[in-house]
Amino acid sequence: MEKIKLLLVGILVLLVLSCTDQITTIVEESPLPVKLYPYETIYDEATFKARREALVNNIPNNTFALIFTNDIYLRNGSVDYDFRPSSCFFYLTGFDEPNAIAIVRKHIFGGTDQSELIMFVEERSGAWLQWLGPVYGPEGAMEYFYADTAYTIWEFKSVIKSIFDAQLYQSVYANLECNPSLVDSLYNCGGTVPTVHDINEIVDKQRVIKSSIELDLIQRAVDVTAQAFSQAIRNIEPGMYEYEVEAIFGYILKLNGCPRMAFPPIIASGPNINILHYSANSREMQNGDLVMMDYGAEYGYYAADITRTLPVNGKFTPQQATIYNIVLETIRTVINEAAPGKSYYDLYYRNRDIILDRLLEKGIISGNKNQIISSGQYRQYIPAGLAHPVGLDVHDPFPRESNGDKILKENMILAFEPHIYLYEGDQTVNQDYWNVSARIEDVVLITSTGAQVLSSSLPVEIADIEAMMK
Ligand SMILES: [Mn+2]
Repeated sequence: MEKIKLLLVGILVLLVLSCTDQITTIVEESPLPVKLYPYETIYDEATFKARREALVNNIPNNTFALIFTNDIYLRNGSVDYDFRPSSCFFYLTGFDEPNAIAIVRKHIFGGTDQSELIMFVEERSGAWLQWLGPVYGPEGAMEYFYADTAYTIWEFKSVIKSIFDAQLYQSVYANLECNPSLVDSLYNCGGTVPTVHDINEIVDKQRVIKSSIELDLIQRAVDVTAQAFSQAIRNIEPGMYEYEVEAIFGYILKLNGCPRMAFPPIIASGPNINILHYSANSREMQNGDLVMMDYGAEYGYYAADITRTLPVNGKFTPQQATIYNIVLETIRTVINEAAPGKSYYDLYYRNRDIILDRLLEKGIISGNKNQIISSGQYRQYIPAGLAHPVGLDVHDPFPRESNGDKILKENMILAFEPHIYLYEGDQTVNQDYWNVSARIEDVVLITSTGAQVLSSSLPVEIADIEAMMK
């Protein structure tokens, strides 16, 4: 007994000492943070440098790129919303602290196509350090993020003014939309700001094709999300609240080192199923309900996006099974036909055809297919698109070709999400099917010859889902 007491006291002393030690370290000096996540998994000089090289070769010689990260926004009182870097800024720098700006331009004196990175970052001293912890500072930006030159954010105005004053550049490519405070300091720098073009149009095209590092990060986010879905599906039962399902997702996500969700989760049961972006998640789920769950973890700033629809009581009714299986047939068909060179719109029309054909065949809706299409009535049942790229944003850019088409390419990653929505009170819909809606969403990599489902570890067949449930 004495020995155990001594041991406990010893542990307590060690804990106190180690805490004191930590606090002292943070206050006394400003150590560079040892963040294993996300830099260790993603930061790779060659990756970010190659992106900047591509950027300077994609903009005219007499221009440069000026990239802002997101602002910090007030939530209420003295509380801010969680900060997340703008995807464009993170994509080009790998830097994820707030109050940062990057200039990317061709090396003026090198005479080569090499890019030069100038960064403006929070300084490593003062109140920031005491309240929010260590930051990289200009030294860290140069040492760890390979900035050729770095300044404190306070020096931005004078440096950008001197660049404008030198009149070497006719115009600038920038993302002004994401940071009103820092954009203010651009327009108040005292110099003449040249014409500003939208940089997103250039960077979006670069972001479409994913590298193997990006694939690994998205696969990790997808794996964690699939694991969270499995855990939730095993626990769902009537009487449970939608937010309790959300809590299971959140627990698995954090347990696996994902710092946040990629978007607000949708846990929509009963009549809520027909609210496309329902996010209150506050309803008690009832026996006989369907619940549609759309969730995605974010890992290393990359998103996952998966949806499953299932009966709260663990057993699909015949009507629920009918609608679910039409959506299942649709997702299988379009993923099977997805391949490089394929038009997104052709796959969308294929998805619309299957859904309308089956709904008409089974007498779930009535009318003439061509008329349902030409009048736009089909949008009642299929209100959203079929697929979108996934990456740093859950809805990653999908730039159009010059003819306006959207073409699938090798190493694109897309979420396919066919769906059927049948609203209560819709007189074109058989009453037995009111509020019987379904969406299935899986994440897919476009390979050289077709498509590979990255979220295939999560069951999608009715029999498999029923077997998982209570
Ligand atoms: Mn989606």
